[in-house]
Amino acid sequence: MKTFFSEGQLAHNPTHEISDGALQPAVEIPARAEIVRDHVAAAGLGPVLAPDEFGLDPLKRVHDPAYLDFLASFWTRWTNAGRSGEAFPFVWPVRGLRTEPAPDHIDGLLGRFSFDAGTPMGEHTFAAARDSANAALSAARLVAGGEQAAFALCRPPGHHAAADYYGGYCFLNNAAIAAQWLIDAGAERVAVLDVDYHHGNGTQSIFYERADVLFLSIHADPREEYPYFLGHAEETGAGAGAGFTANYPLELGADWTIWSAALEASLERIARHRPDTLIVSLGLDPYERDPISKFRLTSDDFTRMGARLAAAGLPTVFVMEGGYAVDALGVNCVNALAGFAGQRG
Ligand code: OKP
Ligand code: ZN
Repeated sequence: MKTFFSEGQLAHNPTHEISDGALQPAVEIPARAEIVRDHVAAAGLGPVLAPDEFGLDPLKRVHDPAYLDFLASFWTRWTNAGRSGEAFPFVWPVRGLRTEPAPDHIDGLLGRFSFDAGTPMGEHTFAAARDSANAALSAARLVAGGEQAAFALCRPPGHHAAADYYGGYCFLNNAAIAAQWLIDAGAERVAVLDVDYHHGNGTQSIFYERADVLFLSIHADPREEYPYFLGHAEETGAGAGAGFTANYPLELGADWTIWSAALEASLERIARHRPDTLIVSLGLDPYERDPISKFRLTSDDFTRMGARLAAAGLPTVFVMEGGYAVDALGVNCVNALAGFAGQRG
């Protein structure tokens, strides 16, 4: 299986995040990608290739142009306001407040285009996020061209980013951009299965009213866990997309027995959708020793996960999402991919 990764993705290099009432050391750091890259290479999974540059057009198919303008101009606006270092929003247009007219001040724009204060942004964030999206697009194109699977080593991650807001360490929704690219390239149906510990609120919101892209997510119950405001079982899609979203919120502490039952239910729903391609939003944070998560998957469970996904028999694009136990991230990610490759043979 080929992997796509660009060194440019390392340029987003935050030092701190706002968490637990304090500025804490950032957890979504370049070392996450480096350890996965190194383990993929050492495991002989296949080559690690530089992604191609797809430009802004595939990003505009998913994201609001005003949001992309905000990301592109953020650093200039931030430094022109006399600021330096990492930016955090602190005011949001919630119930009854207006998003239009958009503010001119960078502090207003940060709130307009975000949904949390836990996501540091810096000078190189947009460039790194673009490279991350290019990795997803390169993997999608390979699979559309007939390869049975490919791995986009995306970082920063994407599944919390919606059409016009960032958050949860995510800026561009890599999986959604890949899914839309596949549709635009002629796919009739795509399924996005999100196995990250946190609900993929951004991906869900992008495809909520569409029947061509089925979205499914297995995650910690939002009553108890971030992102708190989306990901309940009763969210099943709307309008033309009614029935094309499926959520499997699980209790904190869920182990493979509980988790794999949700995987079986997801795979049954995916089979009924008959997608041309399956995109797996591959979060490694259901891991038992993840520092910010509370599921109990073991390293061997990721091998089981990969093998079970392979048995679905679909062309598959893996898009990396979260996972913060950095020392174990390479092993867990390669286990999932090798479990898939071993099952496919
Ligand atoms: C991103 B991804 C813990 C703060 C957690 C947000 C978590 C974002 C997860 N004290 N902050 O889905 O892995
Ligand atoms: Zn996560």
